Amino acid sequence: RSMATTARKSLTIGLIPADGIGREVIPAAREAILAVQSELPEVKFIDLLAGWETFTRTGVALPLETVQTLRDECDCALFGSVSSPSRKVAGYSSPIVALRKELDLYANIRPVCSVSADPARPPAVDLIVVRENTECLYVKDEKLIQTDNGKEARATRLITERASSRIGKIAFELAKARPRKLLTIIHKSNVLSVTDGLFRESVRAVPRGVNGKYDDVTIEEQLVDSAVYRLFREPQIFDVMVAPNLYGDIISDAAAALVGSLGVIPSINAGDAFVMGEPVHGSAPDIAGKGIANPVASIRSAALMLRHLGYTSAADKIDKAVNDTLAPADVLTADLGGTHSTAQVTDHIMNLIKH
Ligand code: GGG
Repeated sequence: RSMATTARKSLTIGLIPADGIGREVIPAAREAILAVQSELPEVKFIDLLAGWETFTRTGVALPLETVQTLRDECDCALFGSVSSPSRKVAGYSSPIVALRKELDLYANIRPVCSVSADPARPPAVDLIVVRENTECLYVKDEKLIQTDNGKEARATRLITERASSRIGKIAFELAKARPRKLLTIIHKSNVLSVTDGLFRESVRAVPRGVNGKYDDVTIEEQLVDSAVYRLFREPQIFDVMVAPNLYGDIISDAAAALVGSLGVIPSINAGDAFVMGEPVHGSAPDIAGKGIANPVASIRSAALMLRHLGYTSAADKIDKAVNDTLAPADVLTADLGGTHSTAQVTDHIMNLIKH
């Protein structure tokens, strides 16, 4: 699924590295885009602020200027990673969650694909997690009250027919475009029959009324707990998985373990009018500042974003260089068992793109 390029004269990309290793890997994604600029209209970058560090300095995690610049001046964006605290901090709210809502980036598309050293063999894992990005428990409607029996915390989980159908439509489109054409709906309707029931029914209803458009897509269902079990036992059974926000977040991080590291999993946050690439990994405070973070997830996110915008040959070049780096496995960062730095892996990928 791609947003038409419609002969853009220039491509303006907002760069929001945010926190931790986001600041080390987003520059690598920028380099990758510059390395394929002959395939693109004139590329312009705009550096933008967001994140916990921005909050501690300015009191605002997602400056209005960042949102306005993205809306008014950018065609797309790349976001790094954010370090939200795991306790409540007055005035702070996760900027990535807010940004997805502000720009209505309702689909978080996370491909998880292994790279085989033997190109004749198909990848052992080749799936896409399609995560609903705007609701579920991530509406963050939480309350803490004092009762006679102590504290009581409640969170509201929002599932709407509209959001479930539109993510369902994206998932059907992706499944239809893949060789296996298999869509697995992830839910827990045996316990959460109202909320997950609505998600499941809304996704199932997508093919109705579109004149057989998705007749070639096979629809399956898995309870989320069983899906995680089967993901670890037999990942090859999955093709496209569509899930509400929280399950999709967890499943895609878990699936990353099957291909070696979270450091290689890209994503895009896509809406009807805007797309933002984002590595699935977080800000990794334990390794931030050491120059050893894996740049692959961000570089692949740049490729995924370009592909979504219709710049297929640019995306192909980046993906090929990444796969040609991962397959021989001799220039790798520590998360993949290597000894190379972020800069060395980035330089290696850039050389492969250019030669
Ligand atoms: N790039 C993904 C990322 O930053 N993950 C960390 C995350 O999701 N944090 C949520 C938050 O800090 O609000």
